[in-house]
Amino acid sequence: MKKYLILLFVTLLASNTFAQIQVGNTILTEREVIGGLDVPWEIKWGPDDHIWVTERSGIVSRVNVETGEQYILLNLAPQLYDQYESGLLGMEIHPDFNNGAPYVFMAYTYYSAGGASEKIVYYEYDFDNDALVNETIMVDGIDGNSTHIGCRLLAIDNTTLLVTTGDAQDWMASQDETALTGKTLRIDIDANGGNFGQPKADNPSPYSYVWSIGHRNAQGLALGPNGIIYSSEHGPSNDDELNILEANGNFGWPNVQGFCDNISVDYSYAEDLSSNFTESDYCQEYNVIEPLWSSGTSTIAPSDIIWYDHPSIPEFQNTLLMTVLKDKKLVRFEFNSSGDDIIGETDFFNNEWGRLRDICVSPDGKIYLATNGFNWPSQGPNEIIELYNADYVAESSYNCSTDGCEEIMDASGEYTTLEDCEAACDVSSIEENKKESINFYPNPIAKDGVLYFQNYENPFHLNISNLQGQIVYSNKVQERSLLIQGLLESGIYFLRSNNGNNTKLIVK
Ligand SMILES: [Ca+2]
Ligand SMILES: [Ca+2]
Ligand SMILES: [Ca+2]
Repeated sequence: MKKYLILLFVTLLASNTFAQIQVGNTILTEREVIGGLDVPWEIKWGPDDHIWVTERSGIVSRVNVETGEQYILLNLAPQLYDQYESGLLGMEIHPDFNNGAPYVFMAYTYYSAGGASEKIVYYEYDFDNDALVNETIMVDGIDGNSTHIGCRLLAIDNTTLLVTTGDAQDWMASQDETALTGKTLRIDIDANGGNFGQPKADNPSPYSYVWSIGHRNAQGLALGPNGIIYSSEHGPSNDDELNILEANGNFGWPNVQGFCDNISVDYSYAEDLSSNFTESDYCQEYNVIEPLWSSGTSTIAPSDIIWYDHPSIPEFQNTLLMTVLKDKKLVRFEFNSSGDDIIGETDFFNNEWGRLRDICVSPDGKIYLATNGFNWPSQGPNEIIELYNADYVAESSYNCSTDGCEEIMDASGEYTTLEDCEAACDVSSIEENKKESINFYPNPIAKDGVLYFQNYENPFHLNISNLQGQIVYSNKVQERSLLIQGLLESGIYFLRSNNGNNTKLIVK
């Protein structure tokens, strides 16, 4: 009897925990990281090696990928307008989160005098309490609705945030450059500049967030090789699109649907067209940029996209992966070497987990999918699925550190062989640079003392962290001195300037 129980247990373990799914020649292991979510809308691989999740009903959390434990950081439910497709949507984590800019950006819809509006905000991460605090609004008063409200967020570098907005069912507004709906917005997130949360100074108009126009409801953003920015977009009952975004680009909606080909145009939206002024006429007149790909005469409902570049799943390496809601699948797009032309389109995971809303990838190449059930808008199961190649053995690589060459257990290091690393790694010059990074006196310092910076010339960004690694001070230093009184209690701290190394400070 005991033997059978063990056998049963092993069988259950194998079927529940280690389901497998084939992609070309690679067998992927499938595992549920967490279930029972309420429409997971955004998943991002976080700077703490957890997955950060938004649920449309208002919860922001971190999920431990190994254990499935969920840590709730914020509950926006009381302030949301969340009908049908709306509520808490896209999220992005500041690329300098661990380096003095612990900010998390979000888009959500809320009740306003006009019904529903949408705003783009950021919260600060409170390291002591593991919570998101202090909402700051960046863009407010974007027209809202229960459907067609975007919003995908993507930081393409540490100074630039892109946001896709939907047309909020006012489709003609997508062509109106003064409206914030039906656009890609571009926001300054330079934590060391004076323009945080404002339109980027080099936007088409420096006073406007608008970066590209003529979008219907884009919910996918990905940064590809060579800095190409891809975006996926829902069509009406035809012409979902995949686009390459460009500054000042007009992407056509509502008068142009898919390609400039006069085929299957839905004229109930294309109000500016007539028998004398067709879709292709409009394209010429208004310099409309055609998509790379269209779904043609029907739709599949594309959500997020990601550029996958890890060697652990060769079938996906250097391809664009698109999660699909209505048709419940993942689409792989293969590109030419310059990334501006699609040379292959293949479906995977048909109806395997229902509607696929979002995708993220860990640094070691594991893929995570946010599922949104089998029926629109929100029936379960709503879970996060992990997919990885258990047979993949990472090639080690090397980085040069102050202790010499250190081995990295994947291919992300700067050098592929120890010999290459040692030839290039000059530890003495690194030590020299370290000495130059930040010099101050006195050290130790009294609790009410004044810290002086040697060779102070220009303002610089200073982070002070405690022994637990928590940042207790993060600010731009504009003067040669800094009053410690009221700033730091007795203890040991590490000071770090924007260019690098920790220097120890003792406060008595
Ligand atoms: Ca995502
Ligand atoms: Ca278009
Ligand atoms: Ca067309």
